[in-house]
Amino acid sequence: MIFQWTILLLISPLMMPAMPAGRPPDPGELVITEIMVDPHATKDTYGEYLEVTNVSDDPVQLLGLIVRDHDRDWCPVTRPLLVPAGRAVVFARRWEPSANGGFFPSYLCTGHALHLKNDRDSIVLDWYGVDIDEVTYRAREWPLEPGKAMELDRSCYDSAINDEPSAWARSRTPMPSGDFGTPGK
Ligand SMILES: [Ca+2]
Ligand SMILES: [Ca+2]
Repeated sequence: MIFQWTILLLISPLMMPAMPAGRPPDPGELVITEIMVDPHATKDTYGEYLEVTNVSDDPVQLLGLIVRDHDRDWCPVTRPLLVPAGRAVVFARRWEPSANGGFFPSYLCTGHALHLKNDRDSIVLDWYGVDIDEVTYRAREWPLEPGKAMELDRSCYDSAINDEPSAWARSRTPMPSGDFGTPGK
């Protein structure tokens, strides 16, 4: 009996699922830094994407995060997704660069989970009910244009400052599809 318990104690740590690396995000540590609201070269259901940057000094684990709006669009992160300090991840609607405009996403939001309305919408990074970052864009004030992603100015990588339309500009960097954006860069 003692022998059996000894064996069990020795192998049990090997059977436990490993905790994913990185710590949870605190408010303001993830910043929405680029949004493709209205792709022109692809359908919206293929080419919309959202870039999120970790502005903290630590690797952050996004398993458990929900990317949502204030309506019915919900994209929960259901597998480990580590973002190193200073790096970005891209949430997209299609994996294949040939379909999404020409980039490699970090995480896929299928179906209606990530649907960015062209005239106005909100994007919330929700950590178990806590807002890590939120952006609400509207057609008149924000630099929305078909085929051009909105990029947050590098000096404005801040979860409060990115609420301001003046912190954003239309991308001028061509993608393989012919649209403009720098997802993940
Ligand atoms: Ca759209
Ligand atoms: Ca914000």
